[in-house]
Amino acid sequence: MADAPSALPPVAIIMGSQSDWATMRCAAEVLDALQVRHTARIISAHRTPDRLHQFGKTAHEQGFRVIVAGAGGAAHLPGMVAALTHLPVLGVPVQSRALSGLDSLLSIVQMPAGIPTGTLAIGPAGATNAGLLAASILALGDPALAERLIAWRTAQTDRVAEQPVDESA
Ligand code: RP5
Repeated sequence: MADAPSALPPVAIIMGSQSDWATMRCAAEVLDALQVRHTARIISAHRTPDRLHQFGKTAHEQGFRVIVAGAGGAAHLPGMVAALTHLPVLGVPVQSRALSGLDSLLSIVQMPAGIPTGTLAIGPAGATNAGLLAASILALGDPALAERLIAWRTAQTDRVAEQPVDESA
């Protein structure tokens, strides 16, 4: 018997290539820390367009509620998946070798009106924040998750020293 939709992970982390995982795993790690279930898949807008179409058209039926999508270079994956689903899509520009991720950023952020695609920072910081933002969205309807998110942020604040130390000492 198939799992009920509510039993499936609410967050899908998709990426254009295996090479994106080193960045996108930051989203997975922060979701793990917040006990938010997720799945990760490689879906390329260019190399696997049929996989992209199949995923985008069925993501809602599969039980996903937020999609984190990372890609680099001509980073069409976040915008294309946003064109195929009404679910919120959080785009992560992966840092490219040629243009340091500026190409990825501009490819994701400049969407036409009508197909919103959230755009985070280039690289690991963006992936981490995409994970946190996905958790924030889910926390709107999940008080226990909201508490975990608040605790995570409090712990982060508590780790910031008031004075710098000489790290070479
Ligand atoms: C994009 O091309 C991927 O998202 C990746 O960031 C970039 C390079 O892919 P590989 O050549 O490393 O597979 O589609």
